[in-house]
Amino acid sequence: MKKQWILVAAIVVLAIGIFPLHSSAAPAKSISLKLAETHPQDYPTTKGDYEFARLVKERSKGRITVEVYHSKQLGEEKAVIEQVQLGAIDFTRVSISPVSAFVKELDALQLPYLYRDAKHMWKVLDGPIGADILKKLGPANFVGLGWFEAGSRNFYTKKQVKAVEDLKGMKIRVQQAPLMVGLVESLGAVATPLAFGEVYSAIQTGVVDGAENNWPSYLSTSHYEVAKFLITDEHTRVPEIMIASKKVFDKLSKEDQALIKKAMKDAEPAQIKFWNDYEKLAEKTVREKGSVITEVSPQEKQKFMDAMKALYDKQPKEIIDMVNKIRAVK
Ligand code: GTR
Repeated sequence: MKKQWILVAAIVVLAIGIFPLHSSAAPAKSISLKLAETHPQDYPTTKGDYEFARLVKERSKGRITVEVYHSKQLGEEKAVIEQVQLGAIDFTRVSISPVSAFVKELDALQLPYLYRDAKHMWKVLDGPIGADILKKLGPANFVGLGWFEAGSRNFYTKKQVKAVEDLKGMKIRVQQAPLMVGLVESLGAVATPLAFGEVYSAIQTGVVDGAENNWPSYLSTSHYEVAKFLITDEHTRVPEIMIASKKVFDKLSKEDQALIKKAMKDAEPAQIKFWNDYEKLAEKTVREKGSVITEVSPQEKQKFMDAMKALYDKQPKEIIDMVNKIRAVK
């Protein structure tokens, strides 16, 4: 009799294990992810990050939260990128320049005078070339999620630059990226790679004679206060990128991975709009604050382009093949 009772009890325990009393699946675990951003809270890339985070939260019904740490709270870009690679930070929105130090193929998207205009760049980024380059981030332990707008970059200096020759011998801060060093050197200037947060004091104290960036960064960093001469040479159009840590991303379900990728794609138009509005305002504001803007003539711009041909000559064949494909996009 006792034996029978033991048998019944064992069957009940087993049955409960196989068919739990609460048969509905346990609620999915909530996930909290960190996104590092160098710019302040009201900057157009940060606003794009918030839009991405909003879409992720909404579409996961509150299950996945992306916390945006703006204003370099998690560190300068190079250090943040390394943390993303290790899996200590989940996402970062960065310029592709510092990422190109880890993923050489990105150089194909940031060479000087590459795109005809913003429309051309977006056709490339949103098309098969952009998708293909995002995939190249995998071997470096990143997942390329998508692109944001960052306008075009100009040189700004303590002394006025009116022509390409004036840059000869000048010390110019660049991002920590080999291609940016080569770009400045092709103009006969001395490239000084520095972290973004160090540029203001480097210009102020004369460690460098100037830097280069887009209108929004020229304003938001107050670089215009210490380098009041800007020349509209528009040498590059460098997209921003959202990268995830591959170590973290690979642990997510396929559905969550797809949701995050789609949220980034869908945040893109909002960020472009934030960008375009702020870019105009930034240009107007620095002009009002006393920056001296040298507009380059088409002839002078051609001289900038000619000087940068040397940089193209140094590129490996794979990069030049991609450049040719980019140029062929109509
Ligand atoms: C800005 C870019 C930043 C950073 C910075 C720099 O335009 O948005 O991510 O790379 O340039 O020059 O360091």
